[in-house]
This record gives sequence, structure tokens and C-alpha cells, in this order.
Amino acid sequence: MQFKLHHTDQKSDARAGTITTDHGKINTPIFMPVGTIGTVKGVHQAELKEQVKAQIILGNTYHLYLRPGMETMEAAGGLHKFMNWNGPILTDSGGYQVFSLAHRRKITEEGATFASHIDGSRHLFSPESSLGIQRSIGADIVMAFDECPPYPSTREYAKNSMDLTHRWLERCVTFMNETSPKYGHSQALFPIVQGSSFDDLRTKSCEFIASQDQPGNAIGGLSVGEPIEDMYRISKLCCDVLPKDKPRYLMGVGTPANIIECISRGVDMFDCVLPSRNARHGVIYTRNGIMNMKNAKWRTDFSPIDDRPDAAPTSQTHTKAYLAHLFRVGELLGPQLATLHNLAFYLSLVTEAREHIIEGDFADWAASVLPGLERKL
Ligand code: PRF
Repeated sequence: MQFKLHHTDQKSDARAGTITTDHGKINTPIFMPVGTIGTVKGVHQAELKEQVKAQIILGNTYHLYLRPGMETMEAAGGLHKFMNWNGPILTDSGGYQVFSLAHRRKITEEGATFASHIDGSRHLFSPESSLGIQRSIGADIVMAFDECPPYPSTREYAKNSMDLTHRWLERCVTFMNETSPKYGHSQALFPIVQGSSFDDLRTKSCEFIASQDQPGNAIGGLSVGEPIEDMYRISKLCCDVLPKDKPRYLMGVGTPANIIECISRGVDMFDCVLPSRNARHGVIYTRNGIMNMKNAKWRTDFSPIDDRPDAAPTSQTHTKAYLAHLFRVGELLGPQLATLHNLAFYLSLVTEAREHIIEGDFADWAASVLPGLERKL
């Protein structure tokens, strides 16, 4: 994996770059649609490529390990072949999902033990087993095995947790160096900064993560319930310490406004379930604001879901009234059209941000779009 930085904004820390993987190029800043279990829910792979214009998608170690399991994954030849997606894939390492989904979780020096949320069966994830599973999945970018402390955490908890994440990282690096990819294409390890809301811990964590000299770096432990100012302050602090010549990935963030704010603080990569999950509940993002299609007022609005030329094609050709009707009667096409819309919206937003970074007027553009992004319609 290679990263080339093309432009840095004069009035902010926004950057435009390109990541090159064996499955293709990714223009940054980028949003990565979440495809937890080998599918971006409700969107098939041709739509993902042609309508959403996704450049990279995310998969989850935790879910794919439980189902279909690594025997099936390896027999399929990895996730790219299994799901018929030949673009880049990033996998999260499993620790975060163990703590948000699994039962009877316990952390030890070795790793995390848990009971499956599906059948209660017991398992252990360690730095080595997480990366072993990510080798079997075959993602282009694999994430280090970390602990994301809950918010709020005491300083003592956050420090011990960060130190454990650092020791686990050293084991991840060793495992990557001592093993090879299974399918012929290369896999890049991204370490994850932790340290909760404590500035000094975050600085230390960034320095340690940078010292591991991996192809890219991630910021974890944010968007876990902390005040938004903390998220922005820590994101900036981390970007100021992490190396400039490597991509920076802010995990699990966020709203369209959060993404613009964090691009301006130096983040290059984002993922979040928000656009796809909220779409399934009828929440639609536009440049003018956020619409809830379950609200009765849309039932007689025969204007397009979104008439911008960069909106999803199906958002330009179907009306708000029709989408509201589909949600009202519980038809499958409602969540499908809404998911296509929101993901295409997120992709077009980061694409336009990139164009303005390159043109040199990103800060003014960001200030002009932010009010619309936050509005409730
Ligand atoms: N660690 C990992 N995955 C994550 C996070 C983290 O801290 C977050 C935090 N928002 C989302 N996904 N491994």
C-alpha cells in the first residue's frame, strides 16, 4: 500500500491524497461504506460501484469469523471473491465489536474472551488470532487488535488500556512480519491510537503508534459518547502528532458535519454505520438538511428525493412522496433507495471536499455547506 499526499489546505489541516492498494486506488479524503457481514446491507455490488461510487468498503472480523467462518472464507478464496467485490477492503479487528455485541466479555493480557451473540459459544480473540482471521478474509487494510475504553473512563483505566493496546500492537506487528498474505495481494496494518479523552495519553499513544512505522494510522476510542468538542479536539491533537506522509483513519465517525469538521482537522479516512443504518429507518441526508421519510409531510411532496446531479440516480428519478409511501407500507425498496441515497450522498460530499482542497478554497466551501448539513427538514 502506498500513500501520496497531493495537497494540504492553507486555511485548515485538510489534505487530498491517494492510497494505492493491489485492488485499486482510493482518493482521500474518503468515506468507507460499512459491509459488516460481507454485504453493505441492501445494496448489491454493482450499485455500490456504479451508483454509490464506493472506492473501498469495510468488513468486520468478529461477524465474518462467526459466520460464514474462516473455513468457508478460505474455500471461497477470501472476501473479495466470496462477495464479488474487486475493489479495496478494510477489516476492523474484532475487539470493538466484542465489546459492543458479544456477551460475557473478559480482557486478559492474552486477548479478549467472549460468548457469541448468535449462539453463546465461547471464543478468544488475540492480536495473533485477529490478524490470522484478517489474513483469511484477505482485506487490503487490516486493523490492529485494540481495546476501546468506554466513555467516561478514569485516567487510570484509560492509561492501563492504552498500554495494553500498545503491547498488543507489538504482537500484531510481529505477527504481520512473520506471516504472509494468503491470496497473493498485499495487506497493510493500521495501528490504532487510544487514550480516551486525556490529551497527554493521546499524545503518548500517537508517538508510540508512529514509532511502529506502519503504512497508515487510525484514531480509535472517539464517537463513544464524549462531547463533540472533545472529539474534535482529540482528532486535531492526534493529526498534529501522527506522521503527515501516512493516511489517518478516524474510526466510526460520523455525521456529514462531523466528517467535514474532521477533514479540516487532518483526517483522511472515515467509516460509519450512520448513513446505511439511518437509511433503513427512513432518515435521509441532503445538502439542505436531514429528512425523516416517516414524517407525514413528505407523502404529498412530488419533487425528486434529491435533484442534484451528483445524487444517486435513483434519488433523481423517484419522488419524496414515493419514498415516504414505501416506508409507510413497509416495502423493501424503501430501505434500498434510502441506503443508496445516503451512501451516494456521503461519497459525493467527500469527493467535493477533495476537489475544494485541491482548488484551494476548502475552508470557505466547508463553512458554506455546514449549516445545511445540520438542518432538520
Ligand atoms: N477501535 C476499533 N474499531 C472501532 C473503534 C475503536 O476504537 C471505534 C471507535 N469509534 C469504532 N470502530 N478497533
